[in-house]
Amino acid sequence: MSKYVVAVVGATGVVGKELIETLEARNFPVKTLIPLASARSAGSTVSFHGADIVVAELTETSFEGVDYALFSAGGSISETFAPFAVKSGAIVIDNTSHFRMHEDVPLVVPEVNAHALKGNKGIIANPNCSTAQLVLALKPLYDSYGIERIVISTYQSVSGSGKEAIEELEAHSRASLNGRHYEPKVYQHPIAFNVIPQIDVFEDNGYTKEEMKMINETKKILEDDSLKITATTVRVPVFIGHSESVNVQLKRRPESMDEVRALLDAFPGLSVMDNPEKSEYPTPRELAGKDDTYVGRLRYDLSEETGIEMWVVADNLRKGAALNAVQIAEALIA
Ligand code: L14
Repeated sequence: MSKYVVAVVGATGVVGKELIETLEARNFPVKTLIPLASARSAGSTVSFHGADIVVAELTETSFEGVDYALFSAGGSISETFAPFAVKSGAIVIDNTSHFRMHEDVPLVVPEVNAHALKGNKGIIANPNCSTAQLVLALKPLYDSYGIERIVISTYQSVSGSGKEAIEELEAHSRASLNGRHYEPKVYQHPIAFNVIPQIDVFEDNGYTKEEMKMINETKKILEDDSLKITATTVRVPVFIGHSESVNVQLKRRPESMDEVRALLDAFPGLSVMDNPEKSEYPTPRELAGKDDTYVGRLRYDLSEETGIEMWVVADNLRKGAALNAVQIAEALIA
């Protein structure tokens, strides 16, 4: 079996660490791991298959001999350094939003559109965390019934915004319980014991960038520009795991909801967890650390003949980020 030189850009970040753990856990054929980070984090070590590997500073020449470069250090780092990686002959799998909507960059969730990897020009984009779990749940519905319109509300954990946000939720929760004041640093509003209907910045149309990412990326991955989608994305005081309330207006009414459950459960990467009588449904806290995307609360939309409602939960650091990126690399070498 061939083995590969794999660079991880942003190796000391939350997603970077998860990338390295995922490469190890899935036994990705790594010959050499090259953890890269800013000068500030260079010199620290990461552990990989029992060895401590020193993190090197990311530079224009970091990618000589690299086969796969997994980027998760922010859009501007990808913008600046991905071209150097490609020039060195590496394939870039980028976890930031920077290249996702570029026409010649495939945006891939392997279970949904692995075929789009063909003809890539050296850069492949990993979708937004909320989009990845959404398209997994939508794809079998789209293929079996057709989709007319989708209305989504998200409940997104803080880990997507990095270490400082995880610390902010913890410190702020402690401060609140102890009656102390805490001044938010990462978020625009208090995150402890609160919900914040803003993720990323606002655009002129009143939507946030996160909402527009979900809308545009879903159309690109399902390859249907005519899909009608609207979204509200909300930050909640959860450490890991994004949840989504998804209303889907199908083109054809399913015979039964059991038929829908069977269809979703059979799809790779999806698990149905839906026993209302036992209060069984997915929750983010209980599913953090799992690879699958979980679907529950399946029911007909009482207001719409062809509509259904569902609740979709996934670990945003896994399927929403690191796992999907490593699955893309696996699909490329397969
Ligand atoms: O598009 O939780 O990858 O703030 C990265 C940050 C998604 C939102 C992306 C967050 C964003 C995420």
